[in-house]
Amino acid sequence: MKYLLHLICTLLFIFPFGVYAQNIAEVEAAVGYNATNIEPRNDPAMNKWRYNRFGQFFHIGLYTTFGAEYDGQQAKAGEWLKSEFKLSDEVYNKALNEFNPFKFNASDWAKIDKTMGTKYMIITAKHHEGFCLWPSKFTDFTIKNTPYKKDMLGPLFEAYNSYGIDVFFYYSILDWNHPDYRAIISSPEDKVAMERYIGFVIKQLDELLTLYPQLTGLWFDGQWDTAYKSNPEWGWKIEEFLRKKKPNIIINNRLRSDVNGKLDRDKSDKHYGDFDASFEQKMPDPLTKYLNTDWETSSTLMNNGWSYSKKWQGEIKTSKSIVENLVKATSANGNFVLNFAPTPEGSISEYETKISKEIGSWMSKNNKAIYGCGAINLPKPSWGYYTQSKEKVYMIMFQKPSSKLIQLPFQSEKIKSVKLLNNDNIKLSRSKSKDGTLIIDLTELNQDNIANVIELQF
Ligand code: FHN
Repeated sequence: MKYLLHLICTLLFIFPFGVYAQNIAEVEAAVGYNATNIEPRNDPAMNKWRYNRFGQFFHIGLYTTFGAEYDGQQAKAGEWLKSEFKLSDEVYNKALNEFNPFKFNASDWAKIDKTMGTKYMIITAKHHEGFCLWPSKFTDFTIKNTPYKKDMLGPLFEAYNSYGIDVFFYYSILDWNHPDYRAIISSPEDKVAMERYIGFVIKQLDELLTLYPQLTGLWFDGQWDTAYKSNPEWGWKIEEFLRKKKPNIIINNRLRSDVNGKLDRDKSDKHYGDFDASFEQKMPDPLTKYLNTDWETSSTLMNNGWSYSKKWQGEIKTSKSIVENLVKATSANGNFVLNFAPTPEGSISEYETKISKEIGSWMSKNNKAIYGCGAINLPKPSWGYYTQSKEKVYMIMFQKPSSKLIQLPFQSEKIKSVKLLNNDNIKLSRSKSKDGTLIIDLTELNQDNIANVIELQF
């Protein structure tokens, strides 16, 4: 009965407006709050997101000032410090008087990304703590009320867009500061408070899209608390607002839930929003599981959290391992995003700067195997990965095969040229096997400290 009532209400709610659900597929989606992108988007904005393949994440907020430590204890994740140590607003919000990224220079950050080869950048405009990196007029919990005072978001557009790098904002639904936010609904008053909070969220998103019209998209997070995910109409309403306000906006799948509170993907395993951003520190398993949908994996450089930490813990990733993850994602039609954690002064750490140069050096010679590339219908080779663009296949070799000759599953007469991307002077001789397939002689190949890329032109 509840479902039937919901169906009738949905049809009554949607048809009069007729704005968001233009056809029966969308009505069905609305009924169950299911995914609305029945097919991957094929518009210029989304095609550019696919072309980009490589993104940068920045986590910076009041949490940065603590350096992932409090009262001599190390936090598991710096940006979760308030929650982990159960700090009161009174104690935590003293950080407002500490926040002063006086070395922040948007052009410096953009140059690092231009060097590294990223094509889009995501910054935590508002993380779970609720602190805003822009002077929002809907709350006092903003950068305006810190020693730094200035908006950090606006300067990023001129700097990044000048290099052709798109800007996304990370926005957390979860908000530990806002008085109306509820993790659970225990009373009618809680529901009323959360309805007010959703109104606040829509006002802030309207403010962000109005202040920063060059924004490419929104990277939502923190949609997992029971109160929010059990009321899927809220995420539906926010997404409906955004798509009316900015029709070509790109939104990840972490804004919504369905009638059963299911996150990320609906009951038909279709992701909400325009791409699946649920792969944090991991990739689809098996890797080829989501070849036909848009997905993105994001990764930290170290294990303890996404924000600045005085002491890094666990494995610290190398430029080789990061490039391999970028290539691996590209080989399965996914994007790869690398997180940096700016310092309390607003600068990029020495290790992150070093990594960006090493990755950038490899990308400057081999980015043709990444940008605009995707999967090929072949099993993964032992020496690395294949990627392909229109009429080219790239062999990305992280391990040089032991044999000097390598036989490939392509008919030799179809291959117009064989070229080593990082060294025009090395000519790779080729021959044909009995079954007509291509053989390449790797004798001349010196193993690159990250990976050699051989381009096959069809
Ligand atoms: O809780 C957040 C976490 O702090 C970080 O922002 C990551 C990266 O997006 N997302 C959530 C964890 O899934």
